[in-house]
Amino acid sequence: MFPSKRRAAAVIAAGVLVSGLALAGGVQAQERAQDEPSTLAASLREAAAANGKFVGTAINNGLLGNSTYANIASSQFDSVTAENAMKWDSTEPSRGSFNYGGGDQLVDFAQANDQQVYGHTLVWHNQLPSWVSNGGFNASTLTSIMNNHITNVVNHFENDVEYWDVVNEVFNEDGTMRGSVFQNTIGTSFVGTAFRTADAADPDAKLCINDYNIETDNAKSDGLYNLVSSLLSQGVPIDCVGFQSHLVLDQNTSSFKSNMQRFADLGLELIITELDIRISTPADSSELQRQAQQYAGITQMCLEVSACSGITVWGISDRDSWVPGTFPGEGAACLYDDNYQPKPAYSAMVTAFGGDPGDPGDPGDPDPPTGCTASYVANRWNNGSVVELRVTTPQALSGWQITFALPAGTIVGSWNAEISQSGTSVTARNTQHNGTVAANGTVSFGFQTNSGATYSTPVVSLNGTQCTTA
Ligand code: G2I
Repeated sequence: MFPSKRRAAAVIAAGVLVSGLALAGGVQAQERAQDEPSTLAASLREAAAANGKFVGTAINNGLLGNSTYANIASSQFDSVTAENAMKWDSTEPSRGSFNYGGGDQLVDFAQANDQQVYGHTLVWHNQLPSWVSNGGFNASTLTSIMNNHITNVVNHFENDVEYWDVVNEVFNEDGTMRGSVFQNTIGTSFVGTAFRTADAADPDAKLCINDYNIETDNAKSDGLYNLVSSLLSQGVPIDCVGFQSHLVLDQNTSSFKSNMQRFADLGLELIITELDIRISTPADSSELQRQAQQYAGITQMCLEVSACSGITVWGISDRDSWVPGTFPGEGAACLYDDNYQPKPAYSAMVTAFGGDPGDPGDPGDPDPPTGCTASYVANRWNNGSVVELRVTTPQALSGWQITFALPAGTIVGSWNAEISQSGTSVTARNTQHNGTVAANGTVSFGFQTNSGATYSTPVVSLNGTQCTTA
């Protein structure tokens, strides 16, 4: 598909491998009895990879310490974009003084979880420090400032970042160039210069131009098409177009596919880079269902356009999203709700990728959970019990939360977990020393109660996912 740069080879190899599995899974799915476990991909990243596509999320570094957030980020996505940490105001807050702490943290997280890093963004009029925007530099000085920034940042992340949004949001809605300090001082040539400089710094990174409201065929996407065509004819090393896709519920995107295709026909790779679909809040269930269909439609479209290599959603949960802060009264735009529970949109996207998300809300669902196994062993006497709970996880964890019902008694002591009980619901969280668990590792903790009553083994969930009970 796009073999020239490093990521393409990896994705295609994974795609071929996993498509084979997916095909086999499809056959098995047809043959299996209704109550046999599904062999289809259960997570978003597995389902996307089975089609040779990546699925990413924007990461807010400040939330990586929240284990629920970090676990969703690692288990569901195979690509991460820094929501803010690689922007100019973070990486070069004052002239010549570079700070890569946030970006490095994200790269470490991605490498620990076998994820690609999508770099965002090198040249943008927003989150641009005022020493650049108000510096009063002439064209030649501003060009060297821009080139120095690009060279430093791209060199620092060379080998760690697969894609760069080299320039971001350079268009007005009418398709003319936005009046940024770069445009006003240097002219439109700053775009080609930025790409050439990024290419010199890392010839293997894929270099994208990224914008919003360019999803459909309109004046802005026409402006982009004309610019990109002209850059390509000048030999500018541009590899990809990022369609941000900050959409509104029920927005008409019927020309999205044909619009993508015309860019694909220029030989470019296409990425949906910042997908979210906002709703007037509070969102009702019909709106959430329509949102789910819209997420599925975008996913389906990416599957149908072979040049579309992946979809990144802009944030994990509605709670983390930029939307309510920018559009008061709107929100609910992401795949997970305020409590990090998967929304209909999540299941719709997994299903659109050919996976089987199961139904976490339905206890009678015959589909298996995503693979954790729990053993719940109780030793009881007249007026007390000691329970040992062991949960084996297929995925590495950086923090865990295990929930289950305790039908009888009050917990009077525990070990290897921070336990809280509310009626018959119990939540156990990792302590400071046992939050990190390797893939296929086991979490083990225990507690004592003041009741010796017998009850059947409860359902145990790990980070919101129901486990099978051994
Ligand atoms: O605005 C949505 C996105 C549109 N496309 C480019 C993206 O880079 C952009 O992302 C958003 C982030 O999601 C926000 O988190 O960009 C915003 C800034 O333009 C980000 O918001 C900023 C706040 O405005 C600042 O007050 C805050 O200090 O985030 C900063 C860091 O938390």
